Amino acid sequence: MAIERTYAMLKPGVLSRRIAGEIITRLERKGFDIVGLKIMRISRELAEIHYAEHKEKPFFGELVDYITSGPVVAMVLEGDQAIKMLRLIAGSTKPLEATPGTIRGDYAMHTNVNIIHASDSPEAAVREIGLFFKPEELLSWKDGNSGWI
Ligand code: FUP
Repeated sequence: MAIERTYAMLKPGVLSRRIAGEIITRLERKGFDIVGLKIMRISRELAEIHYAEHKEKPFFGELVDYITSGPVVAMVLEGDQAIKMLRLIAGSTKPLEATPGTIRGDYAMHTNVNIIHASDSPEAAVREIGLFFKPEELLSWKDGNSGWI
């Protein structure tokens, strides 16, 4: 087993649509352990750091406007190969390419409002967890189900 932590974020609009619970339920059912969870309003400064790799892209301004436009649900998920697993469950960036059954495939129509963020590498996971959570906000725990999931 390769237990990893990854950063997941339900983007603005998810709370407004009242589907946060459904999406979190899917993540729990899959087998991720939620080791950090909070709602927050992201500052422009934090958004620009988080999405720094896209600074030169034409959609950068809109991306920052969107991610700061309402509350997000920030999570740290733990599990065996959690980083790749969450990317799989989240689905492709473009909802038209996201397979039905994935979160983006089931809940999103447009790339610019594609519902969920998921760290794309071990380096990104460490960086993003550190950006959004203080160490004392993370809590490891055991549910006794490890042999079943
Ligand atoms: P992902 O890792 O799947 O979130 O995708 P990217 O890092 O490539 O993109 C980050 C965010 O930029 C996406 F979630 C949505 C937004 N985006 C656009 O709005 N337009 C694009 O053409 C590509 C990405």
